[in-house]
Amino acid sequence: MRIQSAKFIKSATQLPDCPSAEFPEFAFIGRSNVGKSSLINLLTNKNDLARVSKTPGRTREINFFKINDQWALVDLPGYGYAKVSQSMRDQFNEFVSDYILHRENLCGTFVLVDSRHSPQKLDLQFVAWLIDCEIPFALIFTKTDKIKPKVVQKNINQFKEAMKEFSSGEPIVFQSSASTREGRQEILMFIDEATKKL
Ligand SMILES: Nc1nc2c(ncn2[C@@H]2O[C@H](COP(=O)(O)OP(=O)(O)OP(=O)(O)O)[C@@H](O)[C@H]2O)c(=O)[nH]1
Ligand SMILES: [Mg+2]
Repeated sequence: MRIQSAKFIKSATQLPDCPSAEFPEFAFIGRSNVGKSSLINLLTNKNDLARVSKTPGRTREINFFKINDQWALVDLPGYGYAKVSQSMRDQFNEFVSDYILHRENLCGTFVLVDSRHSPQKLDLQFVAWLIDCEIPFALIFTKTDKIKPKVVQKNINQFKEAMKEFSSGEPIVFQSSASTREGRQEILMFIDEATKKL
């Protein structure tokens, strides 16, 4: 798929503020600092569409981007950032779960996981919650440029193994790197296929 245009539409902090639900939407979620915004920039070939930050917890609202005037990418706030207050965390969680459960045009959810680490409880809990709610998703293991491919593979296998505790199916898995651009074509192809199925 060719990206002809990628535009910021708006930010929202509650479901009623989201833009009209006329386009199929694909959302990116994962821990703070996992690389959600960087991945959106990689997919759209723009360096500064989504704000990338060395400070975790930067994206505190849901940001919507319209692509090719046909579909939208959504940058969700990162979960698991300890430095925000509990009440603020509850607010994020409520908004994010509200969005995931009730957004009628949400067509695909990508859960980003840092490929450098062995399975983390928070990521597994989030994936278990999606499965419980019957929300289809794909996993994207990010920052693969930072470690050896063998370790990436080991961590992916361990994650899948850990998922067997609560799921019988095989997850859809991508690998990505904002540095080597790994995964860009595969993820765009997946989105393309998903929009064609509508
Ligand atoms: N080497 C490398 N660095 C990456 C990659 N993706 C993201 N980073 C770096 O990781 C940091 C966090 O990236 P972001 O894209 O801002 O992460 P985020 O998930 O949007 O973070 P929050 O919005 O805070 O939740 C930045 O310093 C990025 O440059 C990658 O694939 N490879
Ligand atoms: Mg971000």
